Amino acid sequence: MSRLIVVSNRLPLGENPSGGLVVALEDALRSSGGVWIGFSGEVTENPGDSLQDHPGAPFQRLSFDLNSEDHERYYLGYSNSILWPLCHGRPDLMRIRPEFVDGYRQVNRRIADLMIPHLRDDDRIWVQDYHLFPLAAELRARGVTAPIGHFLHIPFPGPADCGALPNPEELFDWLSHYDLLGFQAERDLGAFAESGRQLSDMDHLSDTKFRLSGRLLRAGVFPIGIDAADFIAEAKDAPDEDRMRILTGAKMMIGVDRLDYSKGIPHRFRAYQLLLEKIPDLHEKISFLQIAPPTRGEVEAYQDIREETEHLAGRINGQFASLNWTPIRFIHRSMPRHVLAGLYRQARIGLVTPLADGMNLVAKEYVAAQDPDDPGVLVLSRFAGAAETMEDALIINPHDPSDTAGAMAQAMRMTLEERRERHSRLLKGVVEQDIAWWSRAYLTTLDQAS
Ligand code: GDG
Repeated sequence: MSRLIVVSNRLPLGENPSGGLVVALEDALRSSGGVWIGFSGEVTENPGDSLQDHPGAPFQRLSFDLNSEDHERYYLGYSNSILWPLCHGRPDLMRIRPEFVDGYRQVNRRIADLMIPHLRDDDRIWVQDYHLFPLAAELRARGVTAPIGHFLHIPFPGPADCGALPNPEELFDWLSHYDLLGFQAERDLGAFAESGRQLSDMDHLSDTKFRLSGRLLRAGVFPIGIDAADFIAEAKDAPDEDRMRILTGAKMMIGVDRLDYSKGIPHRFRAYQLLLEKIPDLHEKISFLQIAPPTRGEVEAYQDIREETEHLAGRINGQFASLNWTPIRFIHRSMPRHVLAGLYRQARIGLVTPLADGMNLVAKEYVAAQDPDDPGVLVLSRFAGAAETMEDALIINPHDPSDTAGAMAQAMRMTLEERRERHSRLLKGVVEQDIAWWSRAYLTTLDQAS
């Protein structure tokens, strides 16, 4: 059996690395004697010229450090100040600097150099996400003939956004060196096909086959899932009490997102404000808990979103709070996973309202965590990749506060029978297309594509 080599921006470290992707890939890595390669998280002025081994996981882990200039240009710069806003429909937030593009190319070149001594001819290589688009081209330039696949966790931009890149032709050249491109949703495969048609020499040969820069390339849709069985168990075991409900008698609405401008948190707050203005009967009967751990604080656009969100939460509480009711609780830090699972289970409404999102795993976790006898209602943005497969959620347009507020009111009123019906169909999808299904589906297709 050929070894699986996974490459991602961050290497999962720690004694018992956990998280969805680790669970997804652990079996395939372990059974093939595979390797995971990624950034250690260490920014140092002497990053070294070989990969560092990290024992203690059921597969081999090899890391590289970055110097501060590379971290600034490759990670904060091209990856998170150009590609991230672009792929989330916010080209206005891009900060284009020639040194960001150079730094991004340079780090991908270095990763390829560091990988070469560790590769064997019969490996298969799976590259994760937007930080590493050029990696296949760099590996091919060093003589690697092994199958190489890429999976993009975030949306693929359409032609108008792609055209705002400083180097759209180069993006398609990078992609042409992969055997398989995996996307989260049909929407992304469509955007790739259309952008490639308009901005490169790409021919669309059939549903999933393309010719790009003279090379044959497969592309497909592989919606990522969660470790559903584990999450169901975690939520069931969570302590039953919810202090907020005991103290106030209000039904809880929950949002859980990294504090990212793509997640539509301010839009969701404004919709809640509208709900409270329009339906005073709901005062003291509904309570909104938003958990939003910090992320990428060094990037300017993330400082702005924090200010906006705190300001809005303060205003809504000032407008509506009473002595025994706080309408919004905004927690700007991370919670342990088992606490999240328990909170999801207690929440009557799960609010997932991104303006753009590759998939959104919170939507799936919320469904998995529910009590099937008395489940809550998922309110889901049509712009999350998850909306393509979770049609039994209340699907909303997050830009329209009255649409979102209407769904919140509908969820509050929904009969037990309807909640159960919707939930059982949603749960079936979450369990069938879980994280193990995702990695199997992708790797089987990679084997056929190369
Ligand atoms: C990218 C794409 C795609 C959040 N707060 C806490 C916490 N979380 C966990 C959630 C969930 C994960 O983080 C977030 O996943 P998402 O899918 O919602 O979003 P991104 O981080 O933007 O991920 C996305 C994903 O990649 C996978 O392909 O779905 O579209 O943007 O698992 O539970 N976990 C803990 N405490 C928190 O406070 N423990």
